[in-house]
Amino acid sequence: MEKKIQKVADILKKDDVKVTFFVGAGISTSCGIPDFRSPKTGLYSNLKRLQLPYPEAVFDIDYFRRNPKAFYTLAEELYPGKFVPSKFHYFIRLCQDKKKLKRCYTQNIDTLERLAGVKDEFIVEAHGSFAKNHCIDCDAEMETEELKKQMKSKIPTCAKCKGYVKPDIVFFGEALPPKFFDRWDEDSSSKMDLALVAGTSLAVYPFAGLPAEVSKDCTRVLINREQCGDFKANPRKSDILLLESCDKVVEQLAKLLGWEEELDALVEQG
Ligand code: CNA
Repeated sequence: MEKKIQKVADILKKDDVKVTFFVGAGISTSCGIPDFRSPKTGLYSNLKRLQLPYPEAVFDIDYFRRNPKAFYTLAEELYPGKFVPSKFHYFIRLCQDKKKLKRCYTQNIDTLERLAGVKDEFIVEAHGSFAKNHCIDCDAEMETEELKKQMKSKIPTCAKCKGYVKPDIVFFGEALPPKFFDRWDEDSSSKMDLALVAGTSLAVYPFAGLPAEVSKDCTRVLINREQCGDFKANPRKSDILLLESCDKVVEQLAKLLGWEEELDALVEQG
């Protein structure tokens, strides 16, 4: 494992090399936020209490129209503000500080990349976030403070048309934000040196398709508990597989880069 992490460090150390992150729920499990698909601990194994017909229904727009309660029960538990970033999130921030960050594509809705200090220009929240909220019928915006207030006693409802309001996180059946496609067009057609995919089962498209689109001269790294997606279906000779905990890997990577103290300082400052 150490040899493989050294390879990643060697690439990152080179002048002008930048890293593009593609991350998912697994980078936030150590913060106390369950992912979707980990056996036993994942949300999908623990959704019985919401009495869903199938696990994905909790994030399905058609199901939400008929039964918004399941989503709001979960949203109450996962709402940003209750969690702090992991070592991995701070590693992304450190790459930014070191001028080594090209972009961070995230499927997460927990906004922990922002909380760790990664700037908006680098973040692509492919599945949206809790930052804004809109009515699912007339699209009127609701301020977050109002949404939070209503969440305490009822399903947030539009003042204009009485439709249900939901945070702008992308549900199954909804389009991804235009920023996702625009940035990917830009990034995939320019130089990409290192693609670091972490904490994702690569099961949700179109996001899951990105690693397959990375050019052949770019080194792909997978930091995950399991081998998945294009790393499994179409492995490349140059792929680096680090099937370990995300935090552990970046801890070692930071050490090899000589960034250990700075990373620890960021984590401590919180
Ligand atoms: P997933 O399908 O649950 O996959 C998570 C992956 O991470 C799995 O392969 C795990 O083995 C792996 N994993 C879990 N913990 C660790 C760890 N500590 N170190 C290394 N690997 C780990 O989640 P995806 O992100 O792939 O699925 C996409 C969905 C999940 C998106 O639509 C998200 O919005 C949604 N989601 C987000 C959050 C969040 O914002 N934190 C939480 C739960 C689900």
